[in-house]
Amino acid sequence: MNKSTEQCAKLLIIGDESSGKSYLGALISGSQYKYQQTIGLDISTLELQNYLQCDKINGKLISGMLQILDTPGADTFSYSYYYKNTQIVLMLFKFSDKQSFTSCQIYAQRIKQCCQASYVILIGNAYGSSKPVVSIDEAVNFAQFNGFQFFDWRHNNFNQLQTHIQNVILKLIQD
Ligand SMILES: Nc1nc2c(ncn2[C@@H]2O[C@H](COP(=O)(O)OP(=O)(O)OP(=O)(O)O)[C@@H](O)[C@H]2O)c(=O)[nH]1
Ligand SMILES: [Mg+2]
Repeated sequence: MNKSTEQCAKLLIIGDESSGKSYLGALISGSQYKYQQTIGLDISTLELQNYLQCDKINGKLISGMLQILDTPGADTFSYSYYYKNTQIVLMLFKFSDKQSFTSCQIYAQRIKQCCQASYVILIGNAYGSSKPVVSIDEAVNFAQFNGFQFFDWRHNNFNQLQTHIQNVILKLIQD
């Protein structure tokens, strides 16, 4: 990313149906989450300064926007067009849903073909009481193999995840 004061970061949230994309998107944007299957693309925009809770980086003023694109799991592969120019991808799966993890292989291919994002964070989600069928080792290996980061979100600690995403964006806008 260039060193001008005007920066922009594009963050894409992908994953199968009910993997928790909109729930996470609402937490990131600070908006109210209401359960509803996503149809079409849900876009929200935040001031980077507000999201990062800082106004300067390396003495330079931060003055751009963070754009968050929440995709619909039901029709997700029709949305590869929107992967273009994405710098950060949050790829969700549920530990209790093997298919949601298997689909990540296809998402990984699409990312390579369509956007070559600088940062991909594979996020393992585990809300509800269903038994896990994907192991941490499988998830970590898959992430390493593809050059992704892995975030274990089983304990639903949003503050830790938020800090992780903020740090990734800070790195991105310093580059
Ligand atoms: N407690 C808790 N509930 C969650 C979490 N993630 C998702 N849910 C619940 O899971 C259901 C589906 O979550 P969504 O975030 O809407 O799923 P999605 O991935 O956006 O699904 P699509 O829009 O159909 O692709 C809702 O009932 C949420 O309340 C989570 O991390 N914690
Ligand atoms: Mg949704």
